[in-house]
Amino acid sequence: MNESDDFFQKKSMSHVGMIAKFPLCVHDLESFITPENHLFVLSHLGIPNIDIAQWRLKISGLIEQNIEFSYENLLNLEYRELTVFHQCSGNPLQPKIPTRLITNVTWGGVSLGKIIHRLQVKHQAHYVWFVGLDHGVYEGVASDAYIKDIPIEKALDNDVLLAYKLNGKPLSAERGFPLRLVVPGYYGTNSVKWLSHIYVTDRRSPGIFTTTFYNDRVGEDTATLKPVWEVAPESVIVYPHQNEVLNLQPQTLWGWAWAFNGIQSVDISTDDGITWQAAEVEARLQYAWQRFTFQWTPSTPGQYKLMSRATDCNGAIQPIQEERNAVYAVVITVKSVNSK
Ligand SMILES: Nc1nc2c(c(=O)[nH]1)N[C@H]1C(S)=C(S)[C@@H](COP(=O)(O)O)O[C@H]1N2
Ligand SMILES: [Mo]
Repeated sequence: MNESDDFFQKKSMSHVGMIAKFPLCVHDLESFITPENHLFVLSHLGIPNIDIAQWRLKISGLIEQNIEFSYENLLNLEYRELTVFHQCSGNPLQPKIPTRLITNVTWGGVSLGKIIHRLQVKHQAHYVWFVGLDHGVYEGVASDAYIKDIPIEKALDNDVLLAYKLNGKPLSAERGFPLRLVVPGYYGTNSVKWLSHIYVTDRRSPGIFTTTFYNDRVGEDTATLKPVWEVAPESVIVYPHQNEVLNLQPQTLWGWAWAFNGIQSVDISTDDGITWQAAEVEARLQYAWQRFTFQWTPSTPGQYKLMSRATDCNGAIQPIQEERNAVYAVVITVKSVNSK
C-alpha cells in the first residue's frame, strides 16, 4: 500500500469520471525506467473519446501566424526522446501531504520550443496555455477542458515536448493519446493529456486547475501564491523496504533522488535524524532521477529509522516534515546473525 492510496481512493468516489491508479509502492521502484503498466494514472475528468481523423492540434494567440497540425503532420516532424522523472504533486486539496508518486520514463515526440519559435511570438506574450479535450466536474466546479499554463520562456525551451510516445510505444488512451505535453522537471499536473489547443497569451489561465488548485500558498502569507511547476528536491529509499528484517552485517542502502535542478547530494540518517552522512549519488542523465547508494554497517541489533534527505543543485534541501517533498523514512529491524 502506498501512503497516498487513501486520499485518492476517497476522492475518486466523489468525482464522477476521475481516474486514479497507483500500482507501485516506493520499494517496487527497482528499475531505472518504470514499465508503463507500473506507472500511476491520474485524470481529474475521465478519458475523452477522440477520433484521430478529426483531431487537430491548433496553436494561436500572440503569434504572427496561427497553425494547425494533424497527427500525421506531427509524426513527420523531427523526433526527439528524453528520459524524465514523472511525479504527481499529490492531491491538490492537501498540497502539503507527500504522496511519493514518482516514476521515471522516456517520452518521445517533437520539441515545442522549435515549433513556437518559428511562429514568431509577439512581445506581449508571457504565458502559454495548454488545453486538453477532457471536461467535466471536479470539486463541484464544471470545466469545459483541463487547462494548464507555463511561462513563455519555458515554452520556448527545446526540451519541452509534444509527446506521442511513452517508453517507445504510442500513447495509450489513458496516457493522453494522441498527444500530451511533457515539461521536464515540472510536476506531472502540467503535462496536459489529450492536447488540442496551445494558446500564447499575456496572462495566466483563470481555470480551476491553475487558480484554486495547483497554486501553493507560500509561508504564512496566504495571499502569495506559487504555481505548482518546478519539482522541489525529493528522495526515497528503495532498499531496505518498510518493516524489513535485516541481518547484523554490512548493508547497501539505495534509492532515487530528483529535482527540477538536479540533485547535488543526498544525506542518510540511520538514527532518526540525529546525524547525517553523505551517500554516493550518480550523475543525472537528461531529466532522469538519480540513484544514490550508502554503505551501512549497523552496530547493534534493534529497530532503526532510516531517512534520506536530498539537496538540489541550487542548494535547496528537503524539509523534514509538512511539505509535499518532506523526508521519507523507513523503519527496519536488525537482528543478530546468531539469533533464531
Ligand atoms: N488533460 C489532462 N491532463 C492531465 C490530467 C488531467 O486530469 N487531464 N492530470 C494531470 C496530472 S495531475 C498528472 S499527475 C499527470 C499524470 O499522468 P499519467 O496519468 O500519464 O501518469 O497528468 C496530468 N495531465
Ligand atoms: Mo497529479
